[in-house]
Amino acid sequence: MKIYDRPGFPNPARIRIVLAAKGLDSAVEFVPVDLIGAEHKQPAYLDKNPSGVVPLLELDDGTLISECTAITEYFDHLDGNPILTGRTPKEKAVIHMMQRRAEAYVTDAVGLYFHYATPGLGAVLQPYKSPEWDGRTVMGQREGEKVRIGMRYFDDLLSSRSYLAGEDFSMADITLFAGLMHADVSGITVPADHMALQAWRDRVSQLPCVRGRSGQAFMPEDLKRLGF
Ligand SMILES: N[C@@H](CCC(=O)N[C@@H](CS)C(=O)NCC(=O)O)C(=O)O
Repeated sequence: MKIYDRPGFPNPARIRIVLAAKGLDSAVEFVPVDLIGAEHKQPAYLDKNPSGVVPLLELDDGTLISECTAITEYFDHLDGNPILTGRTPKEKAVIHMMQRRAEAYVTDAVGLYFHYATPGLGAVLQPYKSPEWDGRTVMGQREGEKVRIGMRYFDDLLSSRSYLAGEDFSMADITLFAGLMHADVSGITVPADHMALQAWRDRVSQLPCVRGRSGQAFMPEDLKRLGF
């Protein structure tokens, strides 16, 4: 199996946490994709994933699977013991609901903020995002506001439960955790008074599948090259 990604980036980090949680780190070969050079927007990559994003899983029979949720479902079910995506219909439904909220309220919104309200990944990728970009698009700013509202929502939610979908760590937590990593780099930090969210983040960062990986958020040399 191959995973096309870029180590340290938030969505790739989601899958690297999943692989660690499932003990599958050494089962995949990682193929680096040059996001800053817009390799993921060129025909060779778009043929594999028309969405033009990473990560992308390629199975040994050539099947291509994009979207972190789909890739997570695949890995989680390989051993017949789904620990991240739910075992019962109710668990699955709640995890998917919270995962989607994490994505919509924070992780995807941070991605849009990053690409449309900051210099993002730089000049080469810019034409694929917003040709008229001036670093302050109204749409980008709105996404940033959405992230702040999302952080408040999750802070409130986590004041009465340990993890997003209840008392067990799940795919939903991985999504939010990666989103907050990206928020840090993009300049939207979790407010100090969001204590439940901060406590959850500390708890998640201590889990064996996450520990050591949170520091991989974005490769420093990439960011330095972009002037962060
Ligand atoms: N919904 C996608 C999101 C993937 C995504 O946005 N990946 C980022 C890397 S963290 C990417 O490829 N960005 C490049 C771009 O937007 O041009 C998923 O779940 O896999």
